[in-house]
Amino acid sequence: MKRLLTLTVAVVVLGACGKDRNPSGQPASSSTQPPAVTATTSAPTSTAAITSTTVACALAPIAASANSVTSKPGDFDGNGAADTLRAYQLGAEWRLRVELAGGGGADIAVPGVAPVSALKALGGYNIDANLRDEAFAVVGSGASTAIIGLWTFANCQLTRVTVGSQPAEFPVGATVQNQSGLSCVQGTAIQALKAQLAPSGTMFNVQRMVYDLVGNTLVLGNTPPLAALAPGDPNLAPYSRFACGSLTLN
Ligand SMILES: [Ca+2]
Ligand SMILES: [Ca+2]
Repeated sequence: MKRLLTLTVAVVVLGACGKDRNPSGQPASSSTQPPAVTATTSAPTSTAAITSTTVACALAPIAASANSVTSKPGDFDGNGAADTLRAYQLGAEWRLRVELAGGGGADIAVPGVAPVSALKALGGYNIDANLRDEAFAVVGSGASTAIIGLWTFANCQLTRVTVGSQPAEFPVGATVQNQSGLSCVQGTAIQALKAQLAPSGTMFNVQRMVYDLVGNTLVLGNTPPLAALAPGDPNLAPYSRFACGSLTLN
């Protein structure tokens, strides 16, 4: 009797095993299980670091014989680090150079500076939508005015900004009869301001010309109509000032 019970248990066990096996003899569960899905949610590799606009711009050191050197800061390559704008005279030639904080820069001749005048660095101020400051410098002066020119710095080059085909020159100053100012408008434009004493001698006729910088050219945009301001009116003050950020004529 005991032997019969043992055989019965053995048959039951064999039968139970057979129900879970496929014809190949492998456990059914191993062939019907869906392929494992492994997590592929690793961080995307497209979050490249923000690259600087700084490029290698070869620049020789300033000549040891340079005279009348003036220097002012600006961020001419737009990388957030202060660069240096330097104006200087080499022999009879006036030159302007940008020296980038990370090394290199650009250096060009500035023709047309009057013999009694001097080229003088004013520094950088960004007047358009890109990140790079434009370079401002005094290119001439009279008894009561300074004449301001500006340059763009891009692709390792300083380029004189023009109005039409002529280098842009903006007088700033005042005489009894005439006033001239230059203002930068919230980093988006530049405006030339003119005021002329009317024949009556009691009012100044004022004019404002607004330019947008397109590439290396200033394009005349909005020009409000002539207006009149009395001498001493505080609104007249910008008409004889240079007002572009923290830049000063001194
Ligand atoms: Ca810089
Ligand atoms: Ca700019």
